[in-house]
Amino acid sequence: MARTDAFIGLGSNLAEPSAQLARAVIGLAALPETELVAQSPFYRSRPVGPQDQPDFVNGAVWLRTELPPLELLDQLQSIEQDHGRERRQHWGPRTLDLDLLIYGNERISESRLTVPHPELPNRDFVLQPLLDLAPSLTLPDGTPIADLRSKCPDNHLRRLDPIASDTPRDYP
Ligand code: A4P
Ligand code: MG
Repeated sequence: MARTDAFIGLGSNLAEPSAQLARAVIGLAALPETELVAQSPFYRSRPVGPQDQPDFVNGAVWLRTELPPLELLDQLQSIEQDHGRERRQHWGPRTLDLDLLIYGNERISESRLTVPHPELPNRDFVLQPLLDLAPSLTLPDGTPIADLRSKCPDNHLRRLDPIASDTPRDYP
């Protein structure tokens, strides 16, 4: 089966968020039938939604995978559970959120899965890491991620690692 480029958004605002994300990247790289192409720098961002919670750390990864979309979602949720289980006694914000942002050129509308992720155009903490990974990336309808980024509301995004080693690549 052909490999598909998939982009995953990562977010955490609990229990050492940067470490949560770093560990999640290791889990993503180890998924079956999947290769990690690149990981974005991490960013600090103010919470969208309820404001009485800590700032988030956000990032994204580029995978190349043979997993069908729903199997990939199962794997993402399994990694989320691995992270959540350690903090089950604590109520509050999640330790790890993994969103399937883009899966090739597919548009998916199912009860468990909407792709591209519907909130993607409104979130600089999603768009900027995607741009870092693949500056020429577009949505399936051809909309450049760069255009969405320039129109997106500012959410006080701050890059955490200015000397990240990953260099942008051409897409596809
Ligand atoms: N689901 C549908 N489509 C997708 C998709 N493309 N990727 C379903 C992943 N999941 C998808 O998600 C609920 C259900 O969405 C899943 O069971 C899946 O079948 P969830 O992650 O379990 O629940 P949630 O986190 O409460 O919902 P959601 O919609 O992921 O929340 P958001 O919108 O991601 O909000 N502020 C900043 N600065 N940074 C953040 O990362 N994150 C949130 C969480 C709020 N504010 C934030 C951030
Ligand atoms: Mg989610």
